[in-house]
Amino acid sequence: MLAGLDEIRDLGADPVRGGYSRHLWSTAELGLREWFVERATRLGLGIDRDRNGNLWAWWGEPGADAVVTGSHLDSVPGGGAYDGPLGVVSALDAVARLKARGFTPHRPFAVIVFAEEEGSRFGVACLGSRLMVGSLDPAVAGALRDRDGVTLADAARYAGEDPELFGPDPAALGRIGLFIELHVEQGRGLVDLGSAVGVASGILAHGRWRLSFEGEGNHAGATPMIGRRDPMVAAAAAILAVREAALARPGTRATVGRLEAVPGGTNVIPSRVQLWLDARAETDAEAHELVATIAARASASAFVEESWSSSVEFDASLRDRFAAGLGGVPVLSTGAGHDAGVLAAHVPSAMLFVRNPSGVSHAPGEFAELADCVAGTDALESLLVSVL
Ligand code: HGY
Ligand code: MN
Ligand code: MN
Ligand code: MN
Repeated sequence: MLAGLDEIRDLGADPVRGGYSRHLWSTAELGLREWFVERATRLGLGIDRDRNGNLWAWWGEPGADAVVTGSHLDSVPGGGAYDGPLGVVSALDAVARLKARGFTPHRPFAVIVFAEEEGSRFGVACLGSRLMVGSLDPAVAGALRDRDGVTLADAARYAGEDPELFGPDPAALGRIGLFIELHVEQGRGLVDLGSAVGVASGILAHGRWRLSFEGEGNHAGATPMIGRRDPMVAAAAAILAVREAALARPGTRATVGRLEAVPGGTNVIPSRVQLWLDARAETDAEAHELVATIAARASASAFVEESWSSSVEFDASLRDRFAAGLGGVPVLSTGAGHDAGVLAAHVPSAMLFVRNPSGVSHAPGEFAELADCVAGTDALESLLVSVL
């Protein structure tokens, strides 16, 4: 049980940041893909790579109206051990248990690993699921660049994928009759409710924007303070405006987690500063109003939307049926985006959450007790039996 988390424990461990840095098609993430293929094959599942870098492991023949469960293996920089992998490991453990007890699915069933869910390498979250459902232009995706300037298309080629195939995949999407994603909770909802497992009700609206600030690069020592055009100062004011705007709007969240100065020398007044805004709210309208306020206050020379995800309400009948079927576990929303949120607009989807005593995620402190992870797999297994 959960041996898979131990098996991958050293893949992508980040000695500088702590936690894990497992980015799309990096050595670590390719190693995780190999682990998944080996583990799924050992379980007798058939591997299929779709046109958008997502990995599928089928129990029997692929077919229509399939039940699909899984999550992602990539991480944020310095991320936790559970965000993503817990859903994949639990899915494979559920398959192992079902096979061990001689269970036979009565409809097609697959475990899936989505590509670039965090968007940590190329900037767009849920890349693999967005391409699949057709909500991301493949030409735009192919041109996305990582921090080293490598395009997604080139990175795909290096990884043995064909970027010419990127794009809507109605065949793959059309096979999914029901998608269930198990995920470690990112917050303390289940801790406060005293439950090991919960079912998701919805996901906040969320998006990412890049703000650029232009200035006049110059020497840090030879340039008087008066008369400088230092873009770092404008960026700092914008970051404070981000915090003020979110604090003034209950339920909204706004974060600047990434900032880059050009040229980035300690003794150089930058010529340009870029920062990335992550903004979230309960409704699309509130999120757009939050961002409009920030845009009005930040004297950015460019304010570019890089990705947007509307708020998600999971299928209420499915959600309530699953919560009841699990003995009346709590139903709660989440501020974190997921592939299940992308799919929910296209196919019946549900999420299972596993308690995280720390409440922390996207950081090394992310944690889940083994007993709660087992309870999560128990819940997933019983849901699968109820729909397969
Ligand atoms: O950013 C998110 O909410 C998700 O963890 N990718
Ligand atoms: Mn995440
Ligand atoms: Mn995740
Ligand atoms: Mn997810």
